[in-house]
Amino acid sequence: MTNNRTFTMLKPDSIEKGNIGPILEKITASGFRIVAMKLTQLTIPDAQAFYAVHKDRPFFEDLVHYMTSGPIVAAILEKDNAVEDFRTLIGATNPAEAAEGTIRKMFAESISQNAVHGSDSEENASIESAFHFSAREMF
Ligand code: IDP
Ligand code: MG
Repeated sequence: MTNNRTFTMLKPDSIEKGNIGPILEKITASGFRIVAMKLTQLTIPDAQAFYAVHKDRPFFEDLVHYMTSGPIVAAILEKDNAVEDFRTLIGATNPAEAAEGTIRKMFAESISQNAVHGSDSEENASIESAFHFSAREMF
């Protein structure tokens, strides 16, 4: 993985509210190419492993419960400067603090149910992509 790819998940609230189409439209209209994508559901061990960095945070149990509560869409996205540009596109973790026009401002309802995930570094983009996709799915 080079600096032109990032990893995203459309979280369960986005699928529940029928926002897969509008969010993907916003992502592709912002210049990202979808390299790999799947509709799937995390198990509790999956979510615990994916978010292991947050295991000591007070919201960890709620986060795992929420992320396993329904289907998600996992995807790898490609664009120049993908990691940073995607974090800008999604906006702040708390939608109340997210800038106008960002995905979280438009589609998220709370700091916990915040519509989308975006990798925070190239290294994590690579690790998170490999968590969800095999090497031959990441062509
Ligand atoms: P990020 O998704 O913007 O990178 P992180 O700090 O990595 O934010 O947190 C991971 C996820 O954990 C968030 O997207 C959100 O779903 C949840 N989360 C983060 N902070 C809080 C909080 O203070 N209360 C409840 N849930 C939170
Ligand atoms: Mg994060």
